[in-house]
Amino acid sequence: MKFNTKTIHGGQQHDVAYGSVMPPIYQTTTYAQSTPGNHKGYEYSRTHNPTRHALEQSFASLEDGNYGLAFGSGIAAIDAVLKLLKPGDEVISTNDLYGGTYRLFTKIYENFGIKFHFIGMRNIDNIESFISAKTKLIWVETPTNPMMNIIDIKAVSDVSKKHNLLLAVDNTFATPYLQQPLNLGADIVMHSATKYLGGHSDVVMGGLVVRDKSLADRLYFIQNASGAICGPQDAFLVLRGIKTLHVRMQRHCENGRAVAEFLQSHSKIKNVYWPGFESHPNHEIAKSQMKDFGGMVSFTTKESNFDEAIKIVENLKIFTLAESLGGVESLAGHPASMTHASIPKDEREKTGVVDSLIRLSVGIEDKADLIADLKQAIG
Ligand code: P1T
Repeated sequence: MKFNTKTIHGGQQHDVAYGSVMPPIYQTTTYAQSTPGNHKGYEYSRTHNPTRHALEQSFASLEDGNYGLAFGSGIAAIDAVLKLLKPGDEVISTNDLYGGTYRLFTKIYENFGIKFHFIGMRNIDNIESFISAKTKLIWVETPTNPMMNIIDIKAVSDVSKKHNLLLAVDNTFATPYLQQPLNLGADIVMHSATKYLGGHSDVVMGGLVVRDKSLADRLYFIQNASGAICGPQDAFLVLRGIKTLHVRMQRHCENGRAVAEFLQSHSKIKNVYWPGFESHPNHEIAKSQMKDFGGMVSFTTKESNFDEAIKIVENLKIFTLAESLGGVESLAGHPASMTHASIPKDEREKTGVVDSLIRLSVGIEDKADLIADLKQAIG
């Protein structure tokens, strides 16, 4: 089945009771048993729920995996991956990543004796120098949030396989429409389904997809034992969102390109971070591992100061100043004071998250309106 068909049908079956085309929302905590242990496959909704199951099958299908898991948020999905580890284990992570992921790693899991190395992964040799007998997991975000760095998933997976490590890729920015990390050698794909998969800024949700049965069993155990599952109503909404993922992504990519090119040509703009430019340091890798370049664009102004950036985001009228990304509507954010405020200033500035950086989630409105809005806001 091709990807554009999978978004609609992947892993889905018509409801057995009445043939409903969309999966029913099984708003139930528990399921009748005729004798103890004799049930129809469902016992208790933390463990399994048919609506969540339909979504998990869809996640697995989209990522070309065998097993999908849905969680109450993207962070809950990351949390489940980290619970595979033990005190003393070490993780090598990209140094430019969502602030909440960094916060989970450093403020929660460091307290449990797990050590994190945050490193630049554009140069693959850099990774090997941090690997020791204690290393268990490599955590990659690509494109990174918010600097739009591209990490070569296949090259990192060669390293992780050589050293028998797990490789997890946060595929939130790209979505499986643009890139499928399992096909490039990753062991775990993670999503904040809050973003493009849900697509309508109305659900907070996370997902994981794997191929290996024993890894899936360990993650299902954690999902049930720790309990950070999503509800059936939210599972339904994300399933509905996924049905238009491919169509929305085409427009996000088209509009993202138009916005990036407009900003690049503007006399007041200093740097535009978007992997579609030939001048992007990893453009060739982006071209080979992604189908297109996505709808996320970050930029700085020549004024290069906090006040100028704040003035621009406040002036915007169609772009809404808000956290999050990946919905049909365009959003603008100021990472230093919003999504990445939990990263110490000196740490974030090392990776380029300076006070003048603005991040855009380019939506699927008419691109002429988006460009006109940016034009009036930048002045
Ligand atoms: O918000 P939540 O669904 O828990 O997902 C966390 C998360 C994980 N990974 C990436 C790459 C993300 O961007 C996020 C959430 N990001 C934002 C809310 C944001 O505005 O960047």
